[in-house]
Amino acid sequence: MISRFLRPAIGFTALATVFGVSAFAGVAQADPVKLRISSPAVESDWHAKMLTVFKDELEKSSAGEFNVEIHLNESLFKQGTEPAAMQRGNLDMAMISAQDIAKQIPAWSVFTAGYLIRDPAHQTNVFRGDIGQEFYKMVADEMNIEILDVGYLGTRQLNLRGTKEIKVPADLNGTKLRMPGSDAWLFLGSALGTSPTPMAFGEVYTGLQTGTIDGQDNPLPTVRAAKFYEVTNQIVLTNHLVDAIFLSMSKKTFDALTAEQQAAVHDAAMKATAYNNENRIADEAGLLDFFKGEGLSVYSPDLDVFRATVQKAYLESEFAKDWPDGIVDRVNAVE
Ligand code: KDO
Repeated sequence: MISRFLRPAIGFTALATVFGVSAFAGVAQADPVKLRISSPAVESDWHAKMLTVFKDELEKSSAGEFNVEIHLNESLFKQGTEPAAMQRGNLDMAMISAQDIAKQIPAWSVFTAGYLIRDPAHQTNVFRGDIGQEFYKMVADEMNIEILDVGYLGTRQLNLRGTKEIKVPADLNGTKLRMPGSDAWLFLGSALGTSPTPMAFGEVYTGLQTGTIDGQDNPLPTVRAAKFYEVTNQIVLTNHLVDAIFLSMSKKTFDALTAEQQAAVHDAAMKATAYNNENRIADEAGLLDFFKGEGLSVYSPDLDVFRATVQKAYLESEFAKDWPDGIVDRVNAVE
């Protein structure tokens, strides 16, 4: 396939024809490769800002070769539809979740399990090591999507409207917890003891405000960036999912790049995730005071009970039947 970068510019060709000059008489001006990225993220969240880092790094290292367009707030594609859009050739890049991938590759549901990945460093080591290579290959082969790098989306916590203190999963009985709309997400909500309600990210603020839902779960930086603290009363520090977001490119787009361009894209992706991880980790450490200042109660539940309940639910689930043999032990063994 001819690289889009090597294709002569249409404008140049057309102009040359008008003047009766061969378009190839001189060195043709190359079109920059347009990379459209779609995300539901809000502008002030770290994974939205990391896309600007990606754009700046790539446009700096490969001057004139790329034109990166960032579309936030689900303005281009609805949350969860980005993988299909990349697969159909309608979108170049997105930040996709393990839950998105698990819809097409059931083995990936292992990374949707609560209390498996221990912390951000464990997450990076799992995905930048052998396990990541194996699982990224599945995505390349079966979904035609190139994962460029893993970013730390944050550790998910419960963020509820009510004032009743939550200590164990049984206290969440009947709580309508908003989850993104897919089986893997909804299962996490059930495993936590709630009645999960599917809803797109962009509708959560209003859902909390009107009481359609009793709560939502997200990492603390997202609770602040999307202003969910304005319409909730408490944060329960369940630490139930050390969540990942995978900066990805359609393989059709990726394969059309030159080797140098592919390397530049990988390099910019690593710089972007490094920026995201550093800022998000620092932010998570300091945000509780912000929420307390906004009048929210912050509770520390019985984590041993939450962990044991959620892990048991996953190990006994239908999802676990699709996990490659020994994968949980292998993930646990990564430092
Ligand atoms: C969410 O909808 O709760 C979620 O956190 C799920 C993630 O996979 C990701 O889509 C994220 O939203 C968006 O990027 C918005 O922050």
